[in-house]
Amino acid sequence: MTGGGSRTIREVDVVVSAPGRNYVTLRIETVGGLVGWGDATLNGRELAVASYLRDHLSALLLGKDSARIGDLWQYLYRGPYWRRGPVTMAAISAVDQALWDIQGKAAGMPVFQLLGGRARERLMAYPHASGHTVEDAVASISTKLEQGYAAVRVQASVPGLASTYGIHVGDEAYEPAHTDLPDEESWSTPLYLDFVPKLIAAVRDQLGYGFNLLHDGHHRLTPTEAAWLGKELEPYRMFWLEDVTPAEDQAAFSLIKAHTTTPLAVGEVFNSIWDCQQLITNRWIDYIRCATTHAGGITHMKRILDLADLYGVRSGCHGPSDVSPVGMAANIHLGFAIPNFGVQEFMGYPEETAEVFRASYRLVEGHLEIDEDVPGLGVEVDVEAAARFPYERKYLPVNRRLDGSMHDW
Ligand code: KDG
Ligand code: MG
Repeated sequence: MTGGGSRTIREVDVVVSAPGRNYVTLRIETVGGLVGWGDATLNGRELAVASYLRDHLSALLLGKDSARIGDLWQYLYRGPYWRRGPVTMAAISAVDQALWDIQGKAAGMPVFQLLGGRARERLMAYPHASGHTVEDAVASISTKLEQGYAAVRVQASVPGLASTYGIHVGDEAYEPAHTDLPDEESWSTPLYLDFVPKLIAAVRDQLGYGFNLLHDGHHRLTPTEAAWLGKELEPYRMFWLEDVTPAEDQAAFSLIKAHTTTPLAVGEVFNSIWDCQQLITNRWIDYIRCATTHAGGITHMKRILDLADLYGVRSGCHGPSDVSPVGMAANIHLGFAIPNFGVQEFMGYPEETAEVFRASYRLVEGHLEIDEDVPGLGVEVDVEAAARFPYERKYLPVNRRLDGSMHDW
């Protein structure tokens, strides 16, 4: 399926840089000079995806017709025989995003127009609020509400544990991968389960019910523990409870769902529709969290979100700082076009990130807005600026129980 015309792919480059944190960005250029960008960032395993793109995919892409997005997706997915997995799918995702970017630029239209057009005026975004104490966490939510957010995720330090997932360090915003070897965090299920209902009760008690409240369990409970927590939180009308059990066990959610009406969200570590098929078709979840950067790009995410819509499951795309502004833009374009948008996570970025990524989407009073007249995904990448921020090895933490044994992080 070679090209021949101006849409033929003539150059494929991978930009690895660390403007505030590590990003892997794919650049595809056509014979006619159109440039598309894709996000291939896989936090803590960045160079594996960079190599997959450079050493295995670029030769397959050169000379191909960039307009045949669906066929190229199938070629890269079915072609290697070894399907799925986070490295392969992050690489395919980046190619797919870059091709949609080019498609939009060739048409002179933003990608959301190609996906069916605008379905809403703006996207509700949610940021991270956190605190070392319940009081700090409540104050942190208040600040976000003052900024206009209608939805906020809350995490707070669990008393008795040396460290807790999702809490900012000093004045620095929370950043999951921050050490050149994995940090060791500590975990106790009894301490966590004792604390979280108190945290959520205090938040509702002090700030009321006039905003959407989210909490991330980060894959640490058993199905029974998760069901118990969901029931405990029912009076506080959460928007969602996220990642309560390790995500690979889809059937675990049948037990949790049978016991609680607290809405459940999962999927940020998924990389294909097969990871969510049972969850969606059995209505075991309420929100699907896959990110365009990790679950096969716009082409595959559209299929996941369309399947989800059939079963009343809404989107809640993963949007941490480790999804680059290019991947964030891809999430946002989908969010504007699909009927079943739920919420878009928007954790924010280190300051330096904006020196490399010039994004045209805007965060206005806690909601994401997008222009009609910027073609493609609307993010340009300054390669010279990227060179000023060389890659630095960074790992996510690991988690140990109080007896020293490994737990899920
Ligand atoms: O790379 C890991 C982070 O993206 C993850 O820990 C963030 O759980 C997360 C979230 O909900 O944003
Ligand atoms: Mg999460």
